[in-house]
Amino acid sequence: MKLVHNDRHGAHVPQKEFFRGQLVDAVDRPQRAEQLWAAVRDSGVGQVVAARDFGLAPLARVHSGPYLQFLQGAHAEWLALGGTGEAFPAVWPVRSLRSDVEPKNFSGRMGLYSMDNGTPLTAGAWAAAYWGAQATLSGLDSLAAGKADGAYVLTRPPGHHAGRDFFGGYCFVNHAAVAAQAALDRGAARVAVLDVDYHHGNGTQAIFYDRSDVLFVSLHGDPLTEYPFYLGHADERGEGAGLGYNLNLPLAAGTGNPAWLAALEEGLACVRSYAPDVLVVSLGLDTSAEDPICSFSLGRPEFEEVGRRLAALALPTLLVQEGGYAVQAVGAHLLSVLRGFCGQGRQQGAPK
Ligand code: OKP
Ligand code: ZN
Repeated sequence: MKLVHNDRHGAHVPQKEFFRGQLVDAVDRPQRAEQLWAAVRDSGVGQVVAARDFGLAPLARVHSGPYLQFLQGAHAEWLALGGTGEAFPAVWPVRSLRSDVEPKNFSGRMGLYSMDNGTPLTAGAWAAAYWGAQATLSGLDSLAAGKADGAYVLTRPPGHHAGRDFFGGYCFVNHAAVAAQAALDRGAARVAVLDVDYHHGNGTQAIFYDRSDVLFVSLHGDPLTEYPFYLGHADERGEGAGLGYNLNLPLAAGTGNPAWLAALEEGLACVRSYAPDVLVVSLGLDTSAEDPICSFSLGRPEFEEVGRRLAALALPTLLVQEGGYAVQAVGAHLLSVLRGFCGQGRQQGAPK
């Protein structure tokens, strides 16, 4: 398989995020990505491919123009206003307020273009997210069309919470959505996005909700108790032409591995029957037992099994990094997935 690295991820260095009313150390630190890359780069599991620049146009296929415009200039505006360090939103246009008029005020626009205050907008957020998308497009480009093949893209920050016109959940540009749309634009008729991150991929779901050319399947912590709280329920099946092309498999916090693997099987069956030309996987590793902010318990046998089952679909498959915050463990978990995918798993037999 091919391996692609976003070597500009380090431009984004969030310091703090809000948790229970306090500013605590940010969770999406550069060290995550350094550990992930160190684990796979020289592991022999794949060949490194350099990222190329495909420009803004592929991002503009899934994000609004005004949002992309805002993101590019936001931190400079913040500094010009006398802000220091990273910027956080403070006010949002929730129910009964208007989101169709863009305020001139910076704080007004921060709220219009965001979903939470847990996502610091740093000086390098745009560069890191832009190059994450370029790395993802490069990975897509490296895939052999129409046959079993794989590419892994190390993006950071993650992307699946970012919507058409908002950031949040540590995400600014939705790399998986950019890739899915680019695959269609390059000739695919149908693309499936399978999201195995602990958190529901609300941005990806919403971007493709009324379309049948992108199937979105997600297994995740139940939004009744888990972030992002306001999307990801089982009754969200798509709308209009997209009805039937969205499948959510919410699992209670603390769900054990057998039930998680059973949900994965259900999601894979849905992908199989859709028969996509390309599969994009939002590969969160925050489902691991070691993750500091999540509550599933996956370990090496399960991560290898994820890789094996994805490979068994025998599709052109783009694995896009999402979450995974156990800095000391994520590298090994990623390697387990990729080894499973390549048939190099060390664990004998399927996990119970
Ligand atoms: C991103 B990805 C706000 C805390 C919010 C957000 C978690 C985002 C996870 N005070 N935490 O899906 O791994
Ligand atoms: Zn996550």
